[in-house]
Parts: sequence; structure tokens; C-alpha cells
Amino acid sequence: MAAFVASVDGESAPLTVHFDGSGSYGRTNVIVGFVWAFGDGHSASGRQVTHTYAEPGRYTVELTVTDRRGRSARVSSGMDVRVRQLPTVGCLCFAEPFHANAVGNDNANLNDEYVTVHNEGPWDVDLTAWTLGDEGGHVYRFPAGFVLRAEAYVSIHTGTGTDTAHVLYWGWHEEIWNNESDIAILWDASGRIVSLYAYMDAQE
Ligand SMILES: [Ca+2]
Ligand SMILES: [Ca+2]
Repeated sequence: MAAFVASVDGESAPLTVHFDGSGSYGRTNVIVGFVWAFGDGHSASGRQVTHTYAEPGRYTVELTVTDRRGRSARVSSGMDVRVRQLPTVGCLCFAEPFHANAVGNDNANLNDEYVTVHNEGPWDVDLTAWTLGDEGGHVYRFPAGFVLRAEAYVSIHTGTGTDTAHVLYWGWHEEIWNNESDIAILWDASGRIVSLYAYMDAQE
């Protein structure tokens, strides 16, 4: 007979599911082949497999097992995989500290001028093609492939340096953020405003 169990990482698209067909057995012969159809047009073979569903929907999984003599058995899952759309707006926000006024002359201390973005989670967010800007029209583009982990913070500093998972550099040659008042805007890859932060009289 064919049987399997499925375990799920999270509950939103993209959703990764681990399938284990170890519960399958042949009447007289051991199972040598496992073929999975995931219900979304993709398939795989192996006793244990992992599949990621990219799109929301309901899927019926089918496992076909084959024994040494070539006899096969098939089971369709009684389990449907429900995949919900990941909300992309509202979980990334500007956060403290927002250090618009660098110590001393801002133009001589560019990396002490920085803005902080917080991923309130619970999902990692790929910031490829996301942008950050000020009221004066300066625009910073996040590095391709940069992922802000769930619940993590990243600070974007005005000057130059080596990017890390938590510190990025705008690479600008003079101050970005006005000390008197300014507006910071974070846009996602489709150009929607995700967060906006306005301030007056930034303190050193
Ligand atoms: Ca400034
Ligand atoms: Ca200053």
C-alpha cells in the first residue's frame, strides 16, 4: 500500500511541505520507487521529498509506489494543502533610532546619519528593487537579493562602507536627511508606499 505523511513550514505562500512515504509497504516486496505528483504540475521522486508551493490554492497530492516486481499502488492525499497569500504591506516600518542629525557636521560624519527599518515579521522579506527616499528626491535602491529576516532591523547609513545583513550604505557624498524636518518613505518593488516617517528638529 501507499501512504505518506506531510509536514508544513508556516502557512503562507510560498509554502514548503515535507513529504515522507516511509509508511508505504508492499505485500511481499519492499518498495523501491516513490513518485510524487504535487497537484500543481510539479512532481518528484524519492522516499522523502520537499516541495514548495508558490501560489495560493488547494492542492491534492498523489503518491505512487512501486515494488521490486514492478507492481505499483497509488494514494491520493486526504490532505489538501491550503496556501494563503502572503501580505506584503504593513510588516515593514521605519523604527528608532532614526539618526537624521549626525554628531558634528553631518557632511563630515556621513555614516552617523542613518535610518532604521524594522521587519515586524513573521516572514522574511526580500527587499530586491525596494527603494528608500527623502523629501528632497534622493532615492536609495536596496541591493538585489537583500533579505531582511523576520523581526530583524537594518540601518541604512548615508556614506560608504561594506554592506552586511544589518547595516547598509547609501553611498552618497553629502548628507541626505535634513536636520530641521524631512520625510522618509519606503517603497516596495511595485512602487507602493510601505512606510512613511516624518519628523521635525532631529537631535544630535
Ligand atoms: Ca542630517
Ligand atoms: Ca549634526
